[in-house]
Amino acid sequence: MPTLPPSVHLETGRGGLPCVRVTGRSGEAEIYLHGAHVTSWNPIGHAPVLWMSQASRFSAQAPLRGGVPLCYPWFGAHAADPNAPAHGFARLAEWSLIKAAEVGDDVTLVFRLTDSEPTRAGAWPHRFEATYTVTVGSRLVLALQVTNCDNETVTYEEALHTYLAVADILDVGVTGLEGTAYLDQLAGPPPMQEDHPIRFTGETDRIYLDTRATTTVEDRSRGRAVTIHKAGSDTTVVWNPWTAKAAAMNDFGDDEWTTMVCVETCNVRAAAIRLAPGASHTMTATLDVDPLASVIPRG
Ligand code: TA6
Repeated sequence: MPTLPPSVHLETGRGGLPCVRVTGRSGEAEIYLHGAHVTSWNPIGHAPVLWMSQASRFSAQAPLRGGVPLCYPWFGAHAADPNAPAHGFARLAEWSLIKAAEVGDDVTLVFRLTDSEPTRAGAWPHRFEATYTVTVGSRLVLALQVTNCDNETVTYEEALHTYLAVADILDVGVTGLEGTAYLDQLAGPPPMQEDHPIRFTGETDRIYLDTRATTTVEDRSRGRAVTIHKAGSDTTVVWNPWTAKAAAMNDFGDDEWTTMVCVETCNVRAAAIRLAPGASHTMTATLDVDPLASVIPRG
């Protein structure tokens, strides 16, 4: 465990899981070593930006529900192994905190995960090193770097599966993806497209393709906008489970679907990353929070 600055404390969190608590000058956050899972981010002066289910499990054997699950090295169900965990094993693994530092008003934490006997024996027999840098302040910056430590090229998927808190999903719009083709995970292929901001009228599960766009979640009832800038990511997933899927998940409250939306910075499906031996790739999401009036285009 590295030396921790005064704004960083390692505590025992829910379920007895180790948790890093950050109380920085411009923002506070909580990150569980289980999955290097950011479960809260509260920029000073703002209500919590990330959503966590009240029904989330806090167990080393299950993913946490909410915050920012790290999906790696595959997204969704494993293509060949029905016993492999959904969204990969990274969110189920215990990551190591290798660095914590105060940088101006921000706090930067670095977490690391490498291959192990269990991961090599499972559905991913490859050597890798994943480094996840979390910068907590008035912005939240999440950077996932993967290095291929194998002697063969590997292809992997990744996602920062970000759950955002909203006042009422019925009064939320997502802008930035207008005109972008998307795969509707419910309807299946072919890709579809719409030229309007996304509004939610039912279960929504879309993979937006070939996009490096910045997206903005307009939380109109709360008068807040959360903007997600990204780098090293060519797909974006937008998801709300709506009533039936929310009721079907035992770690998701039946009525909680109205208070969250996922906007996921990712590289999935045809945008999966191919890494040559020794090569690295970094995917970054940067979250900003602003009053809604300040981001609505004039005119
Ligand atoms: O990102 C959307 C999605 O792939 C949905 O299809 C839904 O399965 C969601 O992820 C949550 O997955 P999880 O394994 O965390 O329940």
